[in-house]
Amino acid sequence: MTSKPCIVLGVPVQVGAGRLGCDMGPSAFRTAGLLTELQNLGYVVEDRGNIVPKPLRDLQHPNTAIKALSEIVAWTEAIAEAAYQASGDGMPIFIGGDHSLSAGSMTGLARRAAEEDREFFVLWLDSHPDFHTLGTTTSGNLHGVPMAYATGLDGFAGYFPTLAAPIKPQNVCMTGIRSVDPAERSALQSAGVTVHDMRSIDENGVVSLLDAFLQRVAAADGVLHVSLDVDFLDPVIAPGVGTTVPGGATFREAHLVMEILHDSDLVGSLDLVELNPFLDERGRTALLVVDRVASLMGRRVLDRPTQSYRYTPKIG
Ligand code: B3U
Ligand code: MN
Ligand code: MN
Repeated sequence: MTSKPCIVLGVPVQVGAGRLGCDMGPSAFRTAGLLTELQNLGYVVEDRGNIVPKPLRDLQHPNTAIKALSEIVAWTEAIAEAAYQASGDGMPIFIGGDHSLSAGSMTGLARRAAEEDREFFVLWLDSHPDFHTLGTTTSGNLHGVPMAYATGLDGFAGYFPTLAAPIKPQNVCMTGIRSVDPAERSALQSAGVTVHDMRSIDENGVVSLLDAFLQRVAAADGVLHVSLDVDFLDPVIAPGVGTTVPGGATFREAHLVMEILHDSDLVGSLDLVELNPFLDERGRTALLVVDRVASLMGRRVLDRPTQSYRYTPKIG
């Protein structure tokens, strides 16, 4: 996949989620053996420890439902800076932490891609689109806004950092979606984000959906960020998450997605978010995610070439 070092960045943010516990996520991923798995696959791994948020500023928004705005903005500033730096040094792997961390990771990475004149794509594996603006969120939990912010939707100016390089909504592919609020549904449609819900996965199979997207990334010679929310997975296999939504991706679907992503050779960075070790059962969710990361990074069942999933940029 990459000869670059893996740069692991812990992000113990939890105030973006509706309940406590995600701050223990980075420790749980480390305890579940993420670093040794990567080393065993032959990667040089650099653990940069946990990111620390910038100093708080007092921010008030007219939407009084919003929780912890100042804290999340302070986290976003620090994460975006760390993401920008790390992407110049290797393959950043963000271990969360709730999904609000992607407001920082995606925007820092998109800034780097823009400077390198590369098209930036995101594969969003989640049961939720996290496509609320500060004006539309009713839960007020800011793990519900990162994709709207990173794609430049209105209403973040004056609160969140100014975007160096907004992500094109048409470069975002969401898969596994099965919990969408009405405001998000219309915003996704007008923005032009590709959204594959579970019905679409059942009807088409995850391979053809992913294949179509990866062809586009390759054709643009793009760089791909993968954002994996633990609730993408079915809660029966991944109970360690605050917002379980039934009917999620199976073990086999998740395994297949990760192996295809590896074979594509397109992935430049990764978020692992929403793990809540307080809700987990003997670490099984953390271990399952680490296992899937190993598949993404090249662990194979059999050492067979899977040529059909090699994506080569089109010439001319
Ligand atoms: N869309 C809902 C629910 C939600 C979003 N992300 C998670 N849950 N994990 C909200 O609160 O914005
Ligand atoms: Mn999410
Ligand atoms: Mn989710």
